[in-house]
Amino acid sequence: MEHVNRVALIGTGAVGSSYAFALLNQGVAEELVMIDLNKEKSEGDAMDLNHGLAFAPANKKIWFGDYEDCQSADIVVITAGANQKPGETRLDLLEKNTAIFKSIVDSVMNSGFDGIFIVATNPVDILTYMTWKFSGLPSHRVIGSGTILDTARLRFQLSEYFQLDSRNVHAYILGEHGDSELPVWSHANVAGRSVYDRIKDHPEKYDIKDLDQIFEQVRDAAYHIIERKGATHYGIAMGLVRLTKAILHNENAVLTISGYVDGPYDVRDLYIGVPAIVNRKGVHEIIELNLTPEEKAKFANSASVLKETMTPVLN
Ligand code: 6V0
Repeated sequence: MEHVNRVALIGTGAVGSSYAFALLNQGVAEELVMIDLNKEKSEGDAMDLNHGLAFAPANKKIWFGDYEDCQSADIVVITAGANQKPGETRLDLLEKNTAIFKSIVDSVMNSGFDGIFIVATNPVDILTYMTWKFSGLPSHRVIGSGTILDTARLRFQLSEYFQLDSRNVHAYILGEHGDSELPVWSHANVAGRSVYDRIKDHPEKYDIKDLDQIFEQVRDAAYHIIERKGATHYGIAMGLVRLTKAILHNENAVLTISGYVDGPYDVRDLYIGVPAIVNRKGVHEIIELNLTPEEKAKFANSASVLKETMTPVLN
């Protein structure tokens, strides 16, 4: 019998329902089961999405379900939990969401699930670590969204600055998905030129000092959006679909995800945003970039911010 790809989505709030909508529109996975504490909401979402099937690129079975439906899921995506309130940092959310995750991950594992977890709930790096610990699955099958969104935001900002399609901008944000993240300018390139060379090519238009401001816009984007509309959800939802597709289609795609790092970047026993090769098995390889001394110091700082934040919760 042909394999049918099933995604189980836990948490159908702003991020979860946007993910479901993007998954449907892009024709990814044949089955989508939606689970939430708020059963009415996920039931309503499933009904609403089913009414779009006549306009979708491919058929899909969508329903509102329960943890037992995770048993044969290929991927469980977790977007459940409390979200960031205005002025609150992602790390403030940790204790609240760790307790929620313990119960969710236990329920998923009790179903007999043996697939890949994708985690988006914040603070995402630490909650991905918790998911790995609570699930007992091998680390390559537990993946956080990490800096996938931050990297997309950087590519957008650079595309505006250089007036280029963001798909032709190659640049990474690494580290914590949060305030201590860093841009890797030493490996950023646009239109086949390093960002530094592109700036030098056109001193009348560009200035290297502008890069600081571009990064600040990326780093603080969530705060700016939350001030205006209370939550960010479309960008991350599309990032999660990108990751889902990379797994289900066995793409060997290079994405900046939160992966388990134990050695590379001089980091031990931590989930943190790094470029990784993603395929049907999950994280196939963590890619260690050759960072400049300044970038290395920033990465080390970001890793220690995460370590310090998670230590009290682990003990
Ligand atoms: P939301 O709209 O409040 O949705 C959260 C959903 O989780 C609600 O529907 C709740 O009912 C549900 N929920 C809460 N507890 C449980 C539980 N125990 N079991 C099942 N369902 C539960 O939040 P929103 O969708 O805006 O955000 C979700 C998470 O995504 C937050 O932690 C955000 O901070 C995080 N984001 C992560 C991003 C990233 O780049 N990784 C980006 C944006 C938001």
